[in-house]
Amino acid sequence: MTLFDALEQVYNEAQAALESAMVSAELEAWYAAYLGRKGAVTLQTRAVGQLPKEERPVFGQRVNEVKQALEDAYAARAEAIKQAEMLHALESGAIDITLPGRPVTQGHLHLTTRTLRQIYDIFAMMGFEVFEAPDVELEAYNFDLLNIPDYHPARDMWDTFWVQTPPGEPRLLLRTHTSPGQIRAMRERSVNQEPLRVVLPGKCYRYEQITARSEHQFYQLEGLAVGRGITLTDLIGTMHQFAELFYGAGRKIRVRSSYFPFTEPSVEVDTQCILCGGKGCGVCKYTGWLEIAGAGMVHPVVLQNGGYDPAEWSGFAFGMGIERPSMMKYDVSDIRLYYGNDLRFLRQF
Ligand code: FA5
Repeated sequence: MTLFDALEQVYNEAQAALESAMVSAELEAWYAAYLGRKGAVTLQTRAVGQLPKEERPVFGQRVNEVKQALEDAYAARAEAIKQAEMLHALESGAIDITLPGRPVTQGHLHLTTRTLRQIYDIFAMMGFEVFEAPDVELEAYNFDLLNIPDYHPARDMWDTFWVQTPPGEPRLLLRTHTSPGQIRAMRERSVNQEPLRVVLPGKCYRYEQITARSEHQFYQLEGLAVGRGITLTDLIGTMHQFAELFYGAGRKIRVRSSYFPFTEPSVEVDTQCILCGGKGCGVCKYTGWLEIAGAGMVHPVVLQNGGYDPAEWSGFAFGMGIERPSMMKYDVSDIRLYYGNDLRFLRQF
């Protein structure tokens, strides 16, 4: 067989083989077998040296024609296979739009956060702005500047978690109540001798026994109004207004006298227990009432520590829990549920 015949034979073979290549892998194997470095057509070009000189150009031209024709056929086949494979992938991965969808689980705000936001809204309506103060507080702000010096027996009202500080450094603690924020807010505003009306929300910490009504961590919201001519009736009116807006019309609160070193006079605000309808239960200690806030007129010493002259300025302050009023509104009988992270509880709100 002449080289020319051999070339034509390889050409025919290659065309037939290309027709039967169905997938990319077969196509690549075909390319290597015919047009690759050691492919049958490539080897034909190297055989040109065996021909007499005069036949070489004709042979060379034919080899080039065959190579070009096969390259074109290869490209066309590759495109066809690519399209077929894409179509197959689309068909096999097709989404069945008739299947029912997977439900999207959606979280929601914690009951404490919801209660806090409702309470912010109520006090915002009454003209109070939110003021933030730190959780880790200086002893001076938590106690001394609130008229509770080191030796004062009233310090026993707040069992304290102390933060270790080097000897000689000011002592730090986890705030036991939000009242230290009173000093911070007053010192900021008294610079320009402006009146102020703020609420200070925050976590408080007490080294206390945990029960159905008491946690060792809980939220409080401090309220503070300082101005000229503010009286106790403003405080009582504010508490009534709060109760009406938070619980709805008709919910009773009562104000009874109490003692706090930083207010004079001091009161405590109770709300009727909804868990027992006022009849008495474990949560309200069988009184029918649950204490929700301590309050009073800001003590002159505290006003002075805040930068206001008590001869000219007066003010009221209150510190209310968040979980306890929330328990009364949403009929929750145990404060520990607020910190238990039990989804069966949380999902109800
Ligand atoms: C105080 O903390 C005062 N700082 C309140 C105050 C502020 C008085 C401004 C005068 C002027 P008391 O310890 O009573 O007071 O706490 C206030 C409220 O925080 C309570 O009425 C209650 O609602 C909530 N509370 C107190 N201790 C706990 C606790 N262990 N768990 C849950 N809530 C608590």
